[in-house]
Amino acid sequence: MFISFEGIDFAGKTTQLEKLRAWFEERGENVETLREPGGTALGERIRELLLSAAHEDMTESAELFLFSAARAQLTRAKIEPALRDGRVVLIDRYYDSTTAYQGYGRGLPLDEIEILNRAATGGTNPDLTFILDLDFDASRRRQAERDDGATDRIESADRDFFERVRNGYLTIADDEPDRARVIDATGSIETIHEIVVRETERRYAERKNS
Ligand code: T5A
Repeated sequence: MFISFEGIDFAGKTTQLEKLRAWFEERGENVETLREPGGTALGERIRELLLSAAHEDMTESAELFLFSAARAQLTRAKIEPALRDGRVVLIDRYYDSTTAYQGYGRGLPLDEIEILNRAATGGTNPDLTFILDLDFDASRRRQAERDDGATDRIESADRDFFERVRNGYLTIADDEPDRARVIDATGSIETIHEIVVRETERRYAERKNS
């Protein structure tokens, strides 16, 4: 299975991905966990470029191509081989992040983003996507509680941007109800994990029977 976690910054994606990884491993599954941008040596270098506050003059289209380049590398080098080996792949963000942030957030044309997403992934799509839905104020509160207090280039965008991104995710979920499942990210970590597990089990059973 290939499962992605999406949502605005601090929605709790990494927390839930790690809990689902433990759940799969307890069941004897071989799990590959990845993140975007990153997950490969090249992707981690691109991540530094993308998130560094030093590149505040980065153009929106350069940003789009850098995210896509990191994704193309990760898909070919890690995701496709892991899925071929029958491993479970859990990923912290995938192409929906580009649709939500660069498309709905920055306002780049959605039809062009769709073409680029398809080229970067080669059509490798998640079986299931969890969209952790959180509002801007709650996201900022969690950020303020973080130890280092540092803000990267994208986190420093304003409320309007993150509201567009959040609404973009909800639109993606409306457009693809079979793949994307929205979860209220203000619930407790355990409550969200239970929903994630229930949905994963359901999808897993469907796949076995198909
Ligand atoms: N981006 C990325 C794009 O613009 N386009 C793209 O195509 C891609 C792939 C990536 C940035 O790049 C952008 C999006 C991002 O801005 P990142 O550092 O990977 O940067 O950012 P995030 O993915 O947002 O990672 P974060 O660590 O910031 O957020 P998470 O993973 O959603 O949250 P998590 O699990 O680390 O939790 C955050 C805090 O909240 C607490 C945790 O303990 C932690 O302190 N928490 C909860 N608190 C209360 N209740 C819960 N249910 C909680 N769950 C977690």
